Amino acid sequence: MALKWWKKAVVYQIYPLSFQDSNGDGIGDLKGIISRLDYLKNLGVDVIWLSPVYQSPMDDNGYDISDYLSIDPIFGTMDDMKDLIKVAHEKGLKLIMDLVVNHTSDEHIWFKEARSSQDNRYRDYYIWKDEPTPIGSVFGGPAWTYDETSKQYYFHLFSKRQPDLNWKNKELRQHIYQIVNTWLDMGIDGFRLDVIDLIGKDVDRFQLSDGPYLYPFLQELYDTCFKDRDIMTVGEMPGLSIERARDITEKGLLDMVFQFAHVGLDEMPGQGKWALKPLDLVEFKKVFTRLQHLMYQKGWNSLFLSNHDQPRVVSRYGSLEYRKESAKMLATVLYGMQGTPYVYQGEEIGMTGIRFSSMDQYRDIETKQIYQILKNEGLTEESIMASIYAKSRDNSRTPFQWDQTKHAGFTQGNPWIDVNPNYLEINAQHDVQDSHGVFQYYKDLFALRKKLDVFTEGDFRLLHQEDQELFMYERHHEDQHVLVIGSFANRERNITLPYQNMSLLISNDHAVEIKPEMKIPPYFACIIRIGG
Ligand code: TEU
Ligand code: CA
Repeated sequence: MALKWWKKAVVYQIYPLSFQDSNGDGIGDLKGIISRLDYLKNLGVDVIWLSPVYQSPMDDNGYDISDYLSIDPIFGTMDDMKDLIKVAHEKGLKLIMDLVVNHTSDEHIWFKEARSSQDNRYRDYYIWKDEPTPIGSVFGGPAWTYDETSKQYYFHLFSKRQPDLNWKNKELRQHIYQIVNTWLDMGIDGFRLDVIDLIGKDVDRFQLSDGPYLYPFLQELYDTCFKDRDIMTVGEMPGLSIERARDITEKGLLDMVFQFAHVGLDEMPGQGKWALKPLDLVEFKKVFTRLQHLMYQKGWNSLFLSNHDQPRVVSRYGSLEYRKESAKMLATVLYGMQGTPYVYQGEEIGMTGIRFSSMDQYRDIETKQIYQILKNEGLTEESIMASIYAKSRDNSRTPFQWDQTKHAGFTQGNPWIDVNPNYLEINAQHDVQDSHGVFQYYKDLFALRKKLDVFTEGDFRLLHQEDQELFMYERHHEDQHVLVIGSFANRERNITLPYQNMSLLISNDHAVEIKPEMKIPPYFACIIRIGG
């Protein structure tokens, strides 16, 4: 069977608020994105994943939608959106949209109607109770808020301005499917489905992620919207086990899943993202090994370490001292595996996280809420800020750093969130021209992936499993045999390669000679072909 196009594709996530402003209001927009499509083509991108640009009060930066079928004026018009789809396709780029249907904004007409009275026809589009139950919001605090008008509590797993939809309501589901098909008929190439693991929830039985109705609703969504189209779907499923992720992709209900088994490895188990713990690389390698083995010749993996919710990968897992080397190393070990690569804007030039000097500079609702919650719990300012510096979503939401001009070329106006001051040193203009830049390395790595089938079709064998610094694995497919090496060490160290006929495919330090006994520099990375 011919390989599905999205198995070979490189996906690039654009967070529109922070990508490129075109009209000087300090906010990224659709025209700005159109002006940068050649940059993405140059990198070797095949698909753009566009975070939400629908009408929204921006309580959660667009993940709170008040009208699924209109574009928020801050991003432009529906004509701009159609223009983006058209120009992207002309340039050979596909475009998938972010579908946020676990919840709406509280400004959506359905919720405005629903909260107006208990017998309103839209009441059952949402989840109401006379008394709250002990369920917490992902952003901290309770998941129930009392509505004074209609005298009941409504359910929201995220902010109180993001009421959860009641997917058990068939009319609601049909309404969602109409919206999905409207966008697909407009020519987009698929969706990233936001927290889609939650749509099967049974709140009364406290079954939230991977709930009892998940499969039936995914099947109905697939049959009604996706089945007869040559599109790509990726479901964000934070609460799903690897086994269930494989099952869903093997059944084809979704083409692939954002699985979170590796995301929480630098947090204290069960205590959430703000309770920090150093990454245990052995654990990290075990999780990826399980993902690779479980999905091999069955489901399909998404390969990501960065996105608009996660800290910048070079700050989280790499090194600021060895920024470029570690950025390339992380890309090598991640994108050398089987799966579809997902690059988050700025990852390809080694952008770093941010430490704002004042809480007033933070914009993310999750960050602002947790600051207050931890303060009320009596934590010291120092420990709270250590958690926020490490894990705030604003780390990945500072404006894209295009060049050394004011505000890094992102805007001629005042940016909605401050630009990272390191833009003078870290920016696309500088990095793209650097033959040893991160951009060029990403470009070479993606070209290599497309050249050799072993990266898409091959098996996976982890080496040196207990080594705390080395992520090394083999991939085999027919006559292709490659070895992927990444050092997480900030020091020089020795490695032994028990192979004879080795040829270098890519490396982040060409001064290092490839031989059976090697001394490798900090954050060294390479991919070697074995047997020619
Ligand atoms: O994120 C869901 C999710 O897993 C987040 O709760 C994430 O783990 C958390 O923000 C990390 O701190 C999706 C979107 O990607 C996120 O931006 C939205 O805020 C959220 O859903 C609600 O739509
Ligand atoms: Ca703008």
